[in-house]
Amino acid sequence: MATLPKVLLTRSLPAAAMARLDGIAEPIVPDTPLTPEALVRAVRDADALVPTVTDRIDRAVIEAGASLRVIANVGVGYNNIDVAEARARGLVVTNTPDVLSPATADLTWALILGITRRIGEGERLVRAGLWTGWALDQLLGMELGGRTLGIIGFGRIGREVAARAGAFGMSVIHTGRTADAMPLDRLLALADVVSIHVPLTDATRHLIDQAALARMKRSAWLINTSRGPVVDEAALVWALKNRIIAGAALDVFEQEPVIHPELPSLENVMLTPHLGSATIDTRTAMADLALRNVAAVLTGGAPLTPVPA
Ligand code: 8YV
Repeated sequence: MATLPKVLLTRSLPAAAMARLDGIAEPIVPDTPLTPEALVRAVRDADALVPTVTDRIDRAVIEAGASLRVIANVGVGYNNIDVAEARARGLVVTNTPDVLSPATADLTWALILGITRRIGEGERLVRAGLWTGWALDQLLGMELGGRTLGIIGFGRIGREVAARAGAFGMSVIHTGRTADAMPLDRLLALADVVSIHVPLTDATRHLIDQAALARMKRSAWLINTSRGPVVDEAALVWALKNRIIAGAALDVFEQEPVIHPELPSLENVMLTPHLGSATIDTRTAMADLALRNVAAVLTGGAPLTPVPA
């Protein structure tokens, strides 16, 4: 029997998704997460590579993977992959758009509600045994109804977030390329809640810096479920400490899993560990789409969701 092509997965994926490789390829899943050096060694025999956001697929990995035909990221963001290098070597790079947009939008709204209604502060108070009873003026938050949501990046996830705004009585403004889009500076000045949904690129790195934060209303809230480095974390700490903005809710960080040392001690910030797509349905759908991409390329077909050129 002819040997099947090898697919190196950096993590084990749900069995339902793995079935996509049955009869097509031999999956190789390391027992423990691979160090960058181990990844370079492990990719040598692979025909396909299935990484996640935590794996840096740089030139060294791509060069070592001389037999690679496809890199199928389990994730919509692909800033972890040197796409130019992969393309130059004729590799197909795919991601997992659409399937995770609803879950990420839901998490975004969980953070909007959580930070504006001070859920984290309240929970910390109760857990610490410091709650002495109901008070009329205790932990008062901001009402969303009648307020403005500013969405930076009006792609699939940004639109999905916007679609839920009506349920909370919020009006939406957004940046982007459509006729009704507005410049970032204007959006920052007008929005009561600013939510970031751009990919991480050279152009968006530190898009939200000290100057951008200073443009926001002092009563406004910043939400980030995109990529940590889009926000200058040190500048955000400055803005939170000096009440330049009301608060922030962050699901992503500049140096994951390391958090800026001052963030955890601030009350006006909510911190979650990169949970945007973390539902059973969505993670299964992401894995399934990634492995369908692998199967398509290894059987000579076109990838379903190649990353944009
Ligand atoms: C994933 C994400 O958890 O899809 C993305 O870009 O950030 C998250 O949905 C992560 O990327 C898994 O690789």
